Amino acid sequence: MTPPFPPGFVWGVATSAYQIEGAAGVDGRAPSIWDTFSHTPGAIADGCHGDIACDHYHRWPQDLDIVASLGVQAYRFSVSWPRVRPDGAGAWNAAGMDFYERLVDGALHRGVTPYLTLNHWDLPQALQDEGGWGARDTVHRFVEYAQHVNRRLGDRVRSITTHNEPWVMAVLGHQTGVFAPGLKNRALAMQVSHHLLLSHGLALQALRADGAQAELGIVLNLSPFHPATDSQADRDKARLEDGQLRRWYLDPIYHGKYPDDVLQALGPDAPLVQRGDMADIAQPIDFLGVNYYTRSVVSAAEPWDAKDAGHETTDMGWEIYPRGLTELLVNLGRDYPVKSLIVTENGGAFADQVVHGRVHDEDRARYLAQHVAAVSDAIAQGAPVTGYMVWSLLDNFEWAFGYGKRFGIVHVDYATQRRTLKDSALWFRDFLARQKAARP
Ligand code: IFM
Repeated sequence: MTPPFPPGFVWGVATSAYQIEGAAGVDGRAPSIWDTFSHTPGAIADGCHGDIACDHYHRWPQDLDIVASLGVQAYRFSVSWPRVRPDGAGAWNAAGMDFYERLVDGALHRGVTPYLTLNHWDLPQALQDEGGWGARDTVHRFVEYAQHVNRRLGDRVRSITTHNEPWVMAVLGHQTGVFAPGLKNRALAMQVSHHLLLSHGLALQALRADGAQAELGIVLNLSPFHPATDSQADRDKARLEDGQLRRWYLDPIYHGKYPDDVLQALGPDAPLVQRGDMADIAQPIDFLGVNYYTRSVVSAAEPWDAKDAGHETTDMGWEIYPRGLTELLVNLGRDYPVKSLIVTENGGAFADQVVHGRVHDEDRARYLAQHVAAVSDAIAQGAPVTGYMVWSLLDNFEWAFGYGKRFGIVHVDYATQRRTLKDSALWFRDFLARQKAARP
């Protein structure tokens, strides 16, 4: 039985624009890099795209009703940059911004606090055509975008996240090329990571200069790294991979420098850093968002596979390892001067079946219960965790995996757009009701 969480602890559900909104060409929205990529033959597992997705752009009132019915305090969503500034640099699209006004007011009206993310990967294609995140100019366009959104919505959202998972955008988008924009160049990927960090720091400065009321932060995908064996080679590799995923982003933010071991390993692929950049990046953040799904087991010999090793996995093949979340949060609190940690994403894809209008996803409910308990353990060990959000509210477009992988606690029938609360949603709702009842 998980003990009651501290008063003020925030529970939420999370989504992102491209994964649920659909309405790709509606009301002046222009293509993002994910529209282009998902329409590229062979890029997405089932050949699909986000043109319609969950049609959340039109069905948001019903979706917010569901959010409110769960009893969560927070709804984490992202703004689609090409919806509010279609070409990324020119005129603002009033209709696009009006959608987010309705969404934010709709959440507040239902007693749910909005948590806003500016960049959950859907860069306007027009900016990609000018070099995308590899071009320093994009940094300044992002700052303008952040300021515009803050001026319109910053008085009503609790927090503004600059970027969701910069490692994913940089490495999967520009080095391995499995995500948009589908490029394969390590030096470019590292330059992109630097520009993402720089735009984060400059946006924070601009928003604070504008008197931002919302809490400001960034969200990283993180996991603890465990060497597969005790060999020196495995331990060295695990240390380096921790550097590439975690320290590469957190050292600049908290200490104003890139980690030496990672720079050394990059050699000529290290990014070009201009004078003053590191100080610009190292701005105080009000919270660090942590997206956790699994741990990383590192072997110098061959890739470690959880299933082959006989460990329990989700439908993504990711090991179910709740203890890793405790370890991660406790270590973050120990290694960096973090004010507040929010688990901004946690959840699992499972092969759900709809049976007589119900989805008995005990596997997902168990996954969530175990990870919530892991958060409780982390708090007990002193980690400053202030919130937890389930990924995801709805089944949605799971990027290169298409619609085949379902992360939602609410099932979406894509043919009819019918929503069905899975048993995991009912578990979460009942868990939150018990938490509320246990509060003094
Ligand atoms: O669906 C994604 C989300 O967009 C970012 N974090 C990981 C999730 C699951 O893969």
